[in-house]
Amino acid sequence: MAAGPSGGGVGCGMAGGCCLLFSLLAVGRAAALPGGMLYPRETPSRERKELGGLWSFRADFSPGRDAGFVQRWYRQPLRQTGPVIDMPVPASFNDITQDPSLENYIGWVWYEKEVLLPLRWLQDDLNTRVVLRFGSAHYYSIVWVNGVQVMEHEGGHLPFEADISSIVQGSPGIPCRITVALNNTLTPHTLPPGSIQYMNDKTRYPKNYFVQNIRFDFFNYAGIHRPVVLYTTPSVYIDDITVTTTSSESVAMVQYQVSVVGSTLYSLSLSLRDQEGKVVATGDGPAGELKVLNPNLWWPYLMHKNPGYRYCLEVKMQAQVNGALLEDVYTLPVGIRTIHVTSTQFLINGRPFYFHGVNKHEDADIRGKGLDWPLVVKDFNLLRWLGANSFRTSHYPYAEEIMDLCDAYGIVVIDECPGVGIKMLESFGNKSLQHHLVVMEELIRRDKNRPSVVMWSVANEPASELPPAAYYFKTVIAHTKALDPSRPVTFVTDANYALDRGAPYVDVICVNSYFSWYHDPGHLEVIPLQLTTQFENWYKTYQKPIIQSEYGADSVPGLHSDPPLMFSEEYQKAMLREYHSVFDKKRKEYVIGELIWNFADFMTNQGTTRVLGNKKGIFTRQRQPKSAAFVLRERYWKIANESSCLPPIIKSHTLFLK
Ligand code: GCB
Repeated sequence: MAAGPSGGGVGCGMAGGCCLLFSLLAVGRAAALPGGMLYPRETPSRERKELGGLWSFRADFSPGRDAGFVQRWYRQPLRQTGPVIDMPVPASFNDITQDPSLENYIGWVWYEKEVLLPLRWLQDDLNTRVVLRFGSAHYYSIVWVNGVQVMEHEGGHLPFEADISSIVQGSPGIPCRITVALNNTLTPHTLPPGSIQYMNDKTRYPKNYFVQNIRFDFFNYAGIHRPVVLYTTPSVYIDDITVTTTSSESVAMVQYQVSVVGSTLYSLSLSLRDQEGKVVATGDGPAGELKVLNPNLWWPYLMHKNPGYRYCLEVKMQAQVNGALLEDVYTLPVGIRTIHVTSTQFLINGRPFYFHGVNKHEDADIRGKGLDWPLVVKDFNLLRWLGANSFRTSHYPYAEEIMDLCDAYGIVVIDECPGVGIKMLESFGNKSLQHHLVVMEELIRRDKNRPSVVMWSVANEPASELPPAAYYFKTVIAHTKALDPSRPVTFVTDANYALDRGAPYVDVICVNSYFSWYHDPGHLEVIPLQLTTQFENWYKTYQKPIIQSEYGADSVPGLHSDPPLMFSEEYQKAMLREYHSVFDKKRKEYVIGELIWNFADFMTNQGTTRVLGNKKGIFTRQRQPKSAAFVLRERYWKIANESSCLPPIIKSHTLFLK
């Protein structure tokens, strides 16, 4: 692991504003996380303490953004270093105050929380392991506990954790101080990439003026976005579990692998329970297969009257340590389902699956990208109201809590990594590639056991026509398949079918197009011809199934126009209908899905084409339906009801709730 900024790397020593390149560049890259990344669950052997709520916060406004490292703010309570404010966690910090300089802040910010740990965690001669875990923080994080650096992590959207037992166990009864330095600077080699541009024309910009350029269309919210927890395990513990499933009508096999850390002398026993709590299979040892007779398969929403069926796999580990018996228990929800891709179909449990769904964002007023339970549950209610059976995690991995609900409700997911806006030539070099491979490892480690995840997406709209894109995507996709041979892999393209250099390596073609919007704006009549040509060109070239992974039009809610003009609700509806008529022809052949852009309006950078953000939502940012939502709802329920495998019981709009 590279030295932290405190190791002397602050500032690049170049003249003027270049010193503002912050410490991030001196920090280097955090290594891939070793071991597993099981979600912290409470079990008979594990406790969990939530650290959400108010944290102390201070943005480093010093000219080099480096005062925090020079003055070692982590060595003392943050309030003693200067003025602090209250900051909610989880939340983005950008929209919390009235201060525009915080909204658009780039550089290091500091968070701090003091926590009192239960005495029982600290009093048993190190047989309890205490772990500090962040669901995600955007973007580069360095964490100290009581002034000692415990971890460093590059990248938002994915969890990271550290064993802090040795630091906290020496001081029972004294609150432990958790300090986090977080930097939201994006470089050509981060995911997503970005760049800092210094404006050196002194006649137009103040001294040291710079902007962060990004090539993606959502606001670059930053902060501690997901839950921070402390959890315990015994000192010998279950570190990772990997489960894959195969099945026929009457028998399913659940293959498992369990890794244990802390001792080589341990025993493992496993039992698989159904939803009534009945044990349906048992096993032992670190690897094996469980046989389930007459399995309840995991079915997508609207494909079965009981979608999202999950068994509960209980893994129990016992080890003798210094004469004491240690026991660790972890419970993992397991959905049994299979996936196959043919040249024209996507099969779940052997049945054709048509993606009728949405693209989303983690985005809302005030909290930005912070996890918010009311919003999460509202979104799932809206998805099911809409009759949507799927979404893509555009354009980064979503919170584990969201993914849990996808598993539970049967919402099918195309799980996308933060490879969005890869446009610069230098972002296709080896440094970027190596980081992309690490991010895929972290994503797969986190989500590999989720039945809802049916495909990995390694990028969105990269410059895949550039020559280095061929090697780049060949490598990223091969790596992803090597890590997880059980799922197809794709990336989402808007390149010309004849020029795209990554498409040869994907299993499913995912293509975005905005006919009558970015191309031929206002000309709805060109859609049938252009969309038909798009599909035929791609299919002729690759003979792979195709998903329309984005299409849409902005509409300002309440703006009406007949005949339909751009930005009115009528135009958005009319555009949908033109697309749908082509989908209906091509889904009889090889089109296997349609994902609207976007589920809800969302914030972007300011610009001449964005009116307080992107307005392509079929719901407003506050989750109220625009007219287009009703068009889509009618359509999705119709498609679901037509599906031959749909049992009669759910042929109704009213049965969408479990
Ligand atoms: C796209 C991008 C998405 C944008 C959308 C738009 O192709 O993938 O991130 O928000 O278009 O509305 O421009």
